[in-house]
Amino acid sequence: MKKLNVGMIGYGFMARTHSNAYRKVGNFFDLQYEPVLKTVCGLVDAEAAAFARRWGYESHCTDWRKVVEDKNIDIVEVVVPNNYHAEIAIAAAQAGKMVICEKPLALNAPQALQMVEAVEKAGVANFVSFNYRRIPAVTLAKNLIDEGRLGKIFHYRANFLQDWTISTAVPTGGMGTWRLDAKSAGSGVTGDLLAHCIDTALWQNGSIKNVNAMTETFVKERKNAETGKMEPVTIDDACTFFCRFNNGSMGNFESTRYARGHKALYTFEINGEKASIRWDLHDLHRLQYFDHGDASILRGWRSIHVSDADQPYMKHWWVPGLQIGYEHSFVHQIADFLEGLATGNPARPTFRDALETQKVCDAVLKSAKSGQWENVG
Ligand code: SOE
Repeated sequence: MKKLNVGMIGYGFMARTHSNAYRKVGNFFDLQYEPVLKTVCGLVDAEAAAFARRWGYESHCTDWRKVVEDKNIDIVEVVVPNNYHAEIAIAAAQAGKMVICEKPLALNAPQALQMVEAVEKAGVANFVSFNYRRIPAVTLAKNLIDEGRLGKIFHYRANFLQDWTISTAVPTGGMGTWRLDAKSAGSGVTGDLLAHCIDTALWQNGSIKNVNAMTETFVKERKNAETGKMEPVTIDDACTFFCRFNNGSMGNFESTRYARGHKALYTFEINGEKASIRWDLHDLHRLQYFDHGDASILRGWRSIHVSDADQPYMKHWWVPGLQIGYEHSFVHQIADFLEGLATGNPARPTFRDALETQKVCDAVLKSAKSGQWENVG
């Protein structure tokens, strides 16, 4: 097995999900590559050191350029706030490294395009961590659509609901709450949450033609966690948009951090001529399926427990009937990324795929400002 040295830039929540995936992947998948957790990099030396100890990295540092310039590093992982994605990913590509970047790819589509150009010019493998594609029930939904079981699709509906920013005491900026600062995040729920829904939708239902959106910022001022000063909130707290897909279907998307009682409720429902499917992140191993082809006396929504060996990814885990969870979607994406290196058929979404999601996000934010339908560029 060829070893691939990983340089993890960032040590937050996502660095944990990715590190866990690297540690597990070789235990459950037969691969031609063995990832080695070489170095982790972050702002505070003691925290980077503690992260390295906990996850088994050989070393740590505080300067990401050292990781990018290190001849021993093969894969650079960009798991830092969104405003650093472009600079680090472009430098890594120029240094000939493979790049795996957290979502959303960039602050906006023009920046995402620069990143696409950099990885394609350098000819390096690249991948964006839209992990929900690789929850087995979500992959099964995609397979059912591709098999034509839904027939012509009429409606695509998705929500991503949270409630963690309702309190006016939640600050903007700083560790964890940089997502509330447009300078670091680019946008609010549009880039952070709807980007997931859009990625899944483009993958399952094809490209989006135009959008009509509405956003709201409910809390207008927050204290900055770093400066202690009150400042205007510039992100979207909530966003709802309609769209037309190029296959003629209608889309309806909603995301908010103000849905009291919902912590991370990502759901989608797709209605086709022959069948419908529905999925819910809080019950992530189940796929709801309604088949109009069933005998009329038996017709009804089935709740498929996606845990059988012939369902996506499940043969790599336990025995039929025993389910897996959120963290496994990250193991699956690393497995697919490494498999893509071996076969020459790259795992998706690549940076170029994620650029399409970014273009939809940009059109959504533009429409929310203009109050008009906007074409996806
Ligand atoms: C925000 O709360 C967040 O952690 C997102 O940044 C993730 O992408 C999403 O999967 C869960 O929610």
